[in-house]
Amino acid sequence: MSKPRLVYFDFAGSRGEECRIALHLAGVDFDDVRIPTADWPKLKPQTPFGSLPVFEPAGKPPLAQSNAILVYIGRQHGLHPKDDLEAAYHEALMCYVEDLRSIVGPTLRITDEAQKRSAREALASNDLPTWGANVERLLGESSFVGGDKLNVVDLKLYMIVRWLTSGTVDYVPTTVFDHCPKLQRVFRSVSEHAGVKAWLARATR
Ligand SMILES: N[C@@H](CCC(=O)N[C@@H](CS)C(=O)NCC(=O)O)C(=O)O
Repeated sequence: MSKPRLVYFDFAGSRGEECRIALHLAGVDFDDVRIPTADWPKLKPQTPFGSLPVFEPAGKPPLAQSNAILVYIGRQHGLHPKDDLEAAYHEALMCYVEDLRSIVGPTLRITDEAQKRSAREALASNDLPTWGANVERLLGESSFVGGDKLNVVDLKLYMIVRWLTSGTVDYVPTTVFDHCPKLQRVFRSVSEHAGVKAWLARATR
């Protein structure tokens, strides 16, 4: 029987990378399919919703939407709460990460530098601090969202914080979540997780 496939673009970030890390932590032997940008226009209409990542379970129809993929992997492999309400709290946070990506995403396509600067500065002074403060209020004192154990929600938070504090998003300072110590603790805990470190250290990356 063939392996499950995770199809995404050829870079180690965002929605595809969080699914790859989840699959790695789950111990799933999967094909890490990386689509060259040039091939995307042809592939796009063949995906469920015209976007990536897409997870293809062996012998089953493809599954799109990063949160659906993460929750599926999480449920199958003990990386998502078994309690329905606890799971729903995690899923709410995961949806909130997607909300943020849908606000930041359009600024990536702005080509005029002055317009880009204005949009990003608005993000950095309003949307991002508010987003962080809202997340902060929902976090406890533990290493991860759900206590001492990593779940897929932690990967989702990790990936967005890593991106927005990387200094690579012009006009968004690396300090943008400095007012969120609990969020930073979750970020650190994921960064220091042995399985995550092992994935990030892979020679093929
Ligand atoms: N809500 C979707 C968004 C998917 C999405 O926008 N993916 C981006 C890459 S991170 C994409 O496919 N962009 C190319 C395109 O839309 O043509 C999810 O969470 O998977």
